[in-house]
Amino acid sequence: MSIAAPVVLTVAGSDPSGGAGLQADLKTIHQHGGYGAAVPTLITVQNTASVEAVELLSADLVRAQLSTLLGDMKPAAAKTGALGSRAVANVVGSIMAESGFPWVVDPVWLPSRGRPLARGDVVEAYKEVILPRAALVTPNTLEAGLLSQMPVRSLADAREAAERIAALGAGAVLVKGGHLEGSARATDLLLHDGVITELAATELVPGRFHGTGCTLSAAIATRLALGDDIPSAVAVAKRWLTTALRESYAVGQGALPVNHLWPVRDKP
Ligand code: PXL
Repeated sequence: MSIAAPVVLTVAGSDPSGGAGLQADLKTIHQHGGYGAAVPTLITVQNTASVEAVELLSADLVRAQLSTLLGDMKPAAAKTGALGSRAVANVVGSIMAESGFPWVVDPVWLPSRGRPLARGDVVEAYKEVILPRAALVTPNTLEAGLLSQMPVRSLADAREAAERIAALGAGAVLVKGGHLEGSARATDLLLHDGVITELAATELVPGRFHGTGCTLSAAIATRLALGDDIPSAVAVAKRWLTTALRESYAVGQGALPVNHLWPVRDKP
């Protein structure tokens, strides 16, 4: 007997601590009911306390992994995390152009913790070849600022930035609010079908966490693979992430990794 689960592909960096990157994505995809497939783009040397080094894989190696995998499997959805270089972004963008499934794009240029995971020229490649093909892009406020060419400090700024990013061609935009001025409860902004919705977290969980952005985009991609539309995929993923943060526990000496194994509930 076989159990059918939709294939969800992640194209991202490796985080040996298991809080972020590919390792977080695979756990999250599994937890939400998908079959995870994973293409690494870069290797980090890190634990929960610090990122010591980052080494990028070549664009040829990423292309070979993707084309061999996609020659075999048909994902129902995918997400990209850290791509690292313009060359890798170009390869992924051209493969995305030929794929028929939705992609969630988490820029991962300036993670809330750790060091930058992209070279400076990667932003232009995202504007040219990634965003026009993305179903959803999920920048944090710094990344939203780079894409929209304006500082994003308040919810009003985030609204303006989301409109500018949608104009670059992304199907939908989720600006992760984090610590925006005027936002008491980790409010994110979703721009979908021309409508902006403010999504406040059900609670503000205090602490220093690791892997929140990766985990959120992997959960959204899996919900899309299961047939959710973008607003409900985002809502379920955000609600689950908040409880997974509340239930995180110390597996190392540094930041707390998200508890990826926390059960998912469809309804509030
Ligand atoms: O959370 C952002 C992130 C994504 N991907 C990898 C990372 C990190 C943060 O450290 O290491 C591989």
